Amino acid sequence: MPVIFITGATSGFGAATARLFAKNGWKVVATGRRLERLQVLKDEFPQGLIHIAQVDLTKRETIVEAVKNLPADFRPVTCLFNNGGLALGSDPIPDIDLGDWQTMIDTNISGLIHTTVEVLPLLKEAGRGASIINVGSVAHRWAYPGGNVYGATKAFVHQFSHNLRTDLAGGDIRVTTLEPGMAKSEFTLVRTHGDAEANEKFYEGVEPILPGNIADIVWFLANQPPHINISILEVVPVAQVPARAQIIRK
Ligand code: NDP
Ligand code: 8X3
Repeated sequence: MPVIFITGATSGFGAATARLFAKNGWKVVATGRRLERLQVLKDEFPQGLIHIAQVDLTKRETIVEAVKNLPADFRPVTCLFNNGGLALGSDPIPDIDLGDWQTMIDTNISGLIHTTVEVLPLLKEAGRGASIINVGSVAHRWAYPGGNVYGATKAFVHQFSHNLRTDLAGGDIRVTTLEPGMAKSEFTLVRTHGDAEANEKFYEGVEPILPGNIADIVWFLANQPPHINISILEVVPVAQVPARAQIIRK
């Protein structure tokens, strides 16, 4: 049975992907900090289909432990979905919180690096057909006020994905950077530090991407024929367009 290893499986894209893959008979390694949510997910499916592990992407040792403690029937790993991540704050410089910046760097960059390094041997064991899907964002390319460090962490994900693919050349592992635009999950609630009103307002009058839409795309990516590598996939709601550069008049 194929296995998908998911970071950030407690909410949004990760939770929807875990459910879709489990429904379709894949084994799922579901990770995240909120253990109670992982337990709920696990209990929805027949025993043995979902393995859960409490992982904090900012704490490398929790990633190492999770991989070390994987039961034999959850290895090798066929697909690594490097999805866990967050934005914190959207104020432009200088009204920023350095702690928030550090957390985004520790999670979106260091967490993704450490997970990749730890899971890579298990992907190599799976061999032909294995893949890594890294979640980037349109924010890596489309600048907006307050995008500052968040957008830059996703620029890292974009380039790291290409560099990784180059290093893995000649082997079997595919690497994709999946770059969504505006999606409705818990993302904006987290970004606004729990401001429910700001969260609702952000999505007002727009039909955003939903987590299930991303899960469908991850399914499509993970199930391509083994000689196909989709390197970059940008997905946005119809309502979201890259606007022309702003002219700031004095
Ligand atoms: P959610 O907030 O709904 O989900 C984020 C997930 O990341 C949660 O499961 C959360 O788990 C996990 N996570 C956050 N910090 C950590 C941490 N320190 N350790 C482990 N897990 C962590 O948002 P989305 O589903 O929208 O976000 C998923 C990814 O998609 C992120 O990388 C985000 O940057 C990216 N993205 C989102 C877009 C959007 O508009 N929503 C658009 C483009 C990209 P827990 O809190 O339990 O640890
Ligand atoms: C999140 C997408 O456009 O809100 O990565 O920054 S956006």
